[in-house]
Amino acid sequence: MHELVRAKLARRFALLDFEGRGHLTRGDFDRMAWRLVEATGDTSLSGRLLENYRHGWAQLTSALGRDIDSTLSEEEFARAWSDLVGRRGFDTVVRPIVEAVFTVLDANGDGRLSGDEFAHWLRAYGVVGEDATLAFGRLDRDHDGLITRAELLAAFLEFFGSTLPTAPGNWLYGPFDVLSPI
Ligand SMILES: [Ca+2]
Ligand SMILES: [Ca+2]
Repeated sequence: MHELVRAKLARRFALLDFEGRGHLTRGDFDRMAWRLVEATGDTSLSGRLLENYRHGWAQLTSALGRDIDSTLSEEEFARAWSDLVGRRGFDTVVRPIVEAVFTVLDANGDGRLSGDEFAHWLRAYGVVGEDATLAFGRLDRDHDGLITRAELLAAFLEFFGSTLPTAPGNWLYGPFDVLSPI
């Protein structure tokens, strides 16, 4: 696996491993869903989000032939993810995640994410203030002040797949140390 992709998966792992225990459980995925519910302030989304995150966890554990009650180390998490993508294809795995995330974040349903709407995503991951502004600026590729579905999909595809340090999508979960500052 390319070093940059590995570093991004490590970042993803660390964001999910809230308590810094060095492994993930199904509870960590449930908690991520709840953090998004809290960030958006819309509890009507909780069922749908929990279902999405539980499905994600089940896919990852089953990629390693495990059941949902197992734990995943950082190395196992990266391996499960690349197995899943390798078997089902990047677009097949990532597009439904993007659709679900977009629908949850698009509070006014106009098909675009404003800075405020997207801030809920970043806040759920603890990214706020200037970091959130910087991340939004990268992901809004055409700089029209809104993130479209296509821009969000591009961000996910690049975060999980691009080997370019300057890829805007690397900022999907905010800035972190291996990213190019430019
Ligand atoms: Ca919107
Ligand atoms: Ca845009």
